[in-house]
Amino acid sequence: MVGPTGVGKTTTIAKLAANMTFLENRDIGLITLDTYRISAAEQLRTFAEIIGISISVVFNPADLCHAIDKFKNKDLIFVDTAGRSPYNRQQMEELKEFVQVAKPDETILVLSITTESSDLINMYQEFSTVGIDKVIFTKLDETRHYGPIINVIQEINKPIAYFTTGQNVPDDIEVPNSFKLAHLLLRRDGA
Ligand SMILES: Nc1nc2c(ncn2[C@@H]2O[C@H](COP(=O)(O)OP(=O)(O)O)[C@@H](O)[C@H]2O)c(=O)[nH]1
Ligand SMILES: [Mg+2]
Repeated sequence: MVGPTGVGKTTTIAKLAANMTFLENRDIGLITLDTYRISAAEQLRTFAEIIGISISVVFNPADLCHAIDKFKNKDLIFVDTAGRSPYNRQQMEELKEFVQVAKPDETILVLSITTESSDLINMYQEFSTVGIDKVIFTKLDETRHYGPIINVIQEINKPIAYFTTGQNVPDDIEVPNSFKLAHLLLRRDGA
């Protein structure tokens, strides 16, 4: 999971890891590269302890290789990254290096829908230098304007993996569905 700061990358990984562990009985490994902010790695470590799954905190690309190797028998490995400003070239280069080493099956861009459409599209364009397969839109509960979802998808033409709809782990996450999306866009009740 990659994306700008504070959009909900770590919370979304915690939701997915908990649901896949408890509902699908899958063996999950977590890796965090977020050693940038004080206590950021602790946030994911706490979720990992609650769920009862393994976590590795990684400081450089070489360590990332070892961490992935250590988890090679897991069903799925989530890699959490530090929030990056899309316009900070050095941060984006660092991220690219990690992604190249990890060779992930999927690189998912996490975006908050409370951001303006043109900023979302610019963010996608900057992050696309690391290679983006899918997007997740977070914080659908914090707005009543869902048009940006359509604006962005029409422009970037990538699948939406999930929507997140609140802070509660693990409940506030949904698999997108075109009927529900149409309902969100057309709702007339003002709620
Ligand atoms: N309202 C709302 N808050 C969210 C959602 N997802 C995450 N958050 C909150 O956003 C804040 C930042 O989340 P975090 O996962 O640390 O973001 P990160 O910096 O991208 O890893 C926290 O307060 C989360 O509880 C969501 O879907 N809705
Ligand atoms: Mg985080």
